[in-house]
Amino acid sequence: MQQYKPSDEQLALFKAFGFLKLPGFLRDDMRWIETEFENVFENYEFEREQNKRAIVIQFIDQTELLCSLLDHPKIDGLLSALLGSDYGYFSSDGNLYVGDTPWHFDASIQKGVYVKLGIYLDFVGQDSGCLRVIPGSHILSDRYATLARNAAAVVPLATGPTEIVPGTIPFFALESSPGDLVAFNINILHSSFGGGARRRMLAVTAGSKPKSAEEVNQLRTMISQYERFGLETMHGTVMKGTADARRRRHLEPVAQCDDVLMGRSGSESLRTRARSCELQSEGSLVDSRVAFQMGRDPYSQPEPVPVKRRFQI
Ligand SMILES: O=C(O)CCC(=O)C(=O)O
Repeated sequence: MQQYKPSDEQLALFKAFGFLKLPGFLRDDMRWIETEFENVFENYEFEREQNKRAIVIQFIDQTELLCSLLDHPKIDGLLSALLGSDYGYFSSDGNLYVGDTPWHFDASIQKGVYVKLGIYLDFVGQDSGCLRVIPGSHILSDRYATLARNAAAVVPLATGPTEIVPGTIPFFALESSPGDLVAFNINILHSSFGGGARRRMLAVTAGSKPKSAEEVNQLRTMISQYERFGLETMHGTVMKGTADARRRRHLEPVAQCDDVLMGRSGSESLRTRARSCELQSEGSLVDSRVAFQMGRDPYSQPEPVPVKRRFQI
């Protein structure tokens, strides 16, 4: 399969507005992605409390096939074009969303670019849980981003609470059918309204390789937010153990900062396979059930791993 390359127009749209919708991008892959998605959630066997969002972090790191999404010529081509060919895989999560997601932004990246690739496994429309974005709100150096964040009540106004009702905020709806992919700058203001009780979404986040001490510090701060999940490395055992040289290059920028987590989490947490936790994103508090799987770092003690590779670039 040839490596995917977005058009110059798509790149310009992403830069200016902070998102891209790619209809049918993963149409040929949805069957196995859905099977793997359901298998991961089934493996955790946790009883989902009613009306609680479920999230599995290090999601694509859980199985060899899901890991190989990073080797997919379309995903790799898209990330290379948006972030540079030396981009770093940051994290991923699988979600069973329930209802609305309030307006929020995932980060406030000042230097470099971080993008989240969102794959919704079911049709989601404007009023049935698709991603709503506020175009242009990702450019933090522009005053508009602050105004929009204030208006969306994500940042408390210095002068008092805003009177804007979240549901009336103007937005662009990224409606999505199975096989579509939405990509958005993680600074962008986003939300969803009207979704059902088992809205399936897989998200992969990657960033441009840090080019300065400031960018390294920014990455380290982002990583430190994963400490509360008991993680000792950002990437999972399977992800690292099945990585060829090309994938390893995309694990490196984040893996190099793993010391932020190492040694900070107790060994008890390493043995934890599933736990309930509160996930706090900037500006919104979401009750979540967080599950993760931990293991030995294959970099420190390599062992042969049978590789089931779906994509070879
Ligand atoms: O689909 C949703 O409800 C929100 C998704 C989201 O906020 C995210 O992936 O950062």
